[in-house]
Amino acid sequence: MRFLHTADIHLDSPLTGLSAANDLPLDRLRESTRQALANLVDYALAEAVDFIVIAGDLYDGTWHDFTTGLYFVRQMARLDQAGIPAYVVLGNHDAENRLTRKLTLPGNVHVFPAERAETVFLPDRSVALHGRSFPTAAVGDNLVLAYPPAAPGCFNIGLLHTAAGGREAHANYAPCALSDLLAKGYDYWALGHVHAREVLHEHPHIVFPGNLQGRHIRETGTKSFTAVRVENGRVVAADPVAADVVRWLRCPVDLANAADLDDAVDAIGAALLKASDQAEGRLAVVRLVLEGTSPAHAHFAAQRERLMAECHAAAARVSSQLWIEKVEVRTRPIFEQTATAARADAIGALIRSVDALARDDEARAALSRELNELVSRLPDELKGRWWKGGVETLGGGSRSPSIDESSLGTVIAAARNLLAVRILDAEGEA
Ligand SMILES: [Mn+2]
Repeated sequence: MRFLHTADIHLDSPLTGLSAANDLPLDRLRESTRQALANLVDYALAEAVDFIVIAGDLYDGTWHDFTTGLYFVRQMARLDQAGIPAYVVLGNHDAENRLTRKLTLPGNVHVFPAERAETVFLPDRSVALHGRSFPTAAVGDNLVLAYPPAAPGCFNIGLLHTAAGGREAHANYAPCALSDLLAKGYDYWALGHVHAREVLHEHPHIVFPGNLQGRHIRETGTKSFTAVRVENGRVVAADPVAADVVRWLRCPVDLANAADLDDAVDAIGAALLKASDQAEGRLAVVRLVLEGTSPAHAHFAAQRERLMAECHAAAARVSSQLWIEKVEVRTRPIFEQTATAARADAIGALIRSVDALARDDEARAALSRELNELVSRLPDELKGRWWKGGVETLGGGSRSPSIDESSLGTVIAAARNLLAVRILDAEGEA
């Protein structure tokens, strides 16, 4: 027996944080949740699976118009004609009270009720499916506790939209413990809500398939449904099958070795080539993150517009399927001590005064006392971290977290460099 488990399709989810000014193929992005669903149905038909389950958030919210529901009806009708049933629970995004529009569904689609958990059987009673839809978006109760007991002699599947034990970046709806799920004695828990794929347990399997199609830069990488194969009542495979048509990717570019804008453009092109490979032939939308302490940084402020256009051009050169969602410039300027100290302005004066402090024995002794007093008050755990983060990485002397004569020079230089880089960076942005 084989079935497909999906969740969080968010059909016709609107694009957020993007504008036409970004030079993005917005129509193709808007279509992507529909295409991903069509890919799942294509697979179900080609592989002649026994049924599919959808564990909540099929819709992103109530439909903008009937075309969203109509698209779903068309896809399910394709399965119906092949005799493949679909079992659905509603989640927080498509909770019963949020869906103000409705369409009559094909006969193969079973939507579990919101009032209480229900059990349905495959016609040959080899499989029992248990599920309950969300009546409202914010379900704070543990729904698992009232799920029916496992049906004897069946392969038991539980459909549930839940944050499980709580997941970062996901509202804590219908929370439950792993032990609550295991206690039901089911063979497979088809969960939804968490948009990154996660297998919580095997034998019995407890799976978040992740969403079917990434919708923005926080939903990066491969998006898939889970194809489950059961032999003799036992799960023998629960593998992700990519369904996404657009792949969202974060692409860091280390520009430490880039001397100027041309070098930076070369490095960006090389990084984008790798990103393009990760998209495996799909449309790729990339967030470029330029980073590193780089000589090129000084060139960026004056040529900001050209830099942005060069990023888009680099993408276009790599592939007609590659687009830039946004460029984050996180590079830091290189601090040239002699040149900065020689400046006639306040920045030069500041650097000179810190350097003077480093040469003043009396000031050094006072600073040493003050810093050691401060360090002695830190909890042990922070002492080590302070040393690692602030001084050791700059090649500081002893490994002791207290400050002695040999490490004081390093501390002062580290403070001066940090100060200078912050100020020079702000100057570049002005
Ligand atoms: Mn969702």
